[in-house]
Amino acid sequence: MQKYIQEFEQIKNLIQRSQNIAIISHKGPDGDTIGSNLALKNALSSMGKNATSFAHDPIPLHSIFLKGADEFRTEFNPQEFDMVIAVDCGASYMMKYEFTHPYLINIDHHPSNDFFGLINVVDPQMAATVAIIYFLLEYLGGQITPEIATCLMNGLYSDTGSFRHSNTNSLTLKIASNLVAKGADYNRIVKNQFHSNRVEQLKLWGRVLSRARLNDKAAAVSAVTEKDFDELNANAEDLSGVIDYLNTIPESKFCVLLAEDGNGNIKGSFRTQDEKIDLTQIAGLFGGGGHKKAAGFTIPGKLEQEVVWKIKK
Ligand SMILES: [Mn+2]
Repeated sequence: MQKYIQEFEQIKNLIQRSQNIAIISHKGPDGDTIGSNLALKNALSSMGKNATSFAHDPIPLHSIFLKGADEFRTEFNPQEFDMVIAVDCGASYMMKYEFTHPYLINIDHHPSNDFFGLINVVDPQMAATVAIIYFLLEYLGGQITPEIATCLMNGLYSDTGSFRHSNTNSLTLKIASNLVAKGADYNRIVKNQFHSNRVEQLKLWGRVLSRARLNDKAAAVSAVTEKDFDELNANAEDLSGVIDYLNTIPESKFCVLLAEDGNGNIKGSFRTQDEKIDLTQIAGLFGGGGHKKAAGFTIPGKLEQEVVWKIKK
């Protein structure tokens, strides 16, 4: 992380001058934004700082075992804090809090990031934001305790799809190895993220998989409606993970999962295994963003099944 030495030094100085520090995760939080948030919170607390974690939306079940996950707050007042750190937020709107703060730090790995901070550490080469937090904590010189290592590993495990995605490279595995050496509870992460599906969730996955089809553009497409969620007593969080199965068809160029969100919107998620495809461009056509191999969008509308699934505005 030599290229961020200047930013790390600026962040270090700001932390030294601050007492009350807010850390913000993105809306619809995932294992990376929660792991990044709590790793920082625990590290800053051990440095004697008053660090508070914020997330606008509920913490996903797979990450509630992490140290400090029960202390997230939703009501955010920027004036209470000397500095604010946004983690894994691909754009300022992803924080879901509208505010201005003179000392806003932006730490992220989404290529779509709009550099909304006073200091920005944005590295799309990194598999997860926790990887950047790992280097930052090393730079700050604090101890990476087993609890902090577990938070960081949670983000790596989550954003690499259990070390299956193409962002699983030498550096990713090296960081993972270091985290296990520092006491990260890898087995507990696997159990929580992978072996903890509700029966309602599996039924929802059944509908997604049974509707999968390959269209004439070689895209694997499936969809779920508000009615599906209601009938199965399932929610949007239950969809997490099923898209990795849609993304296993060798002859497909990419896959897309469409889901109604119950508020008159359609959420689209894309994944691809094709090296030549950049999904940020495809998601961008719908006003969305993300990563080259995993991206998404949200637009108003509802789903209607004709012969194929189409978005109807
Ligand atoms: Mn991430």
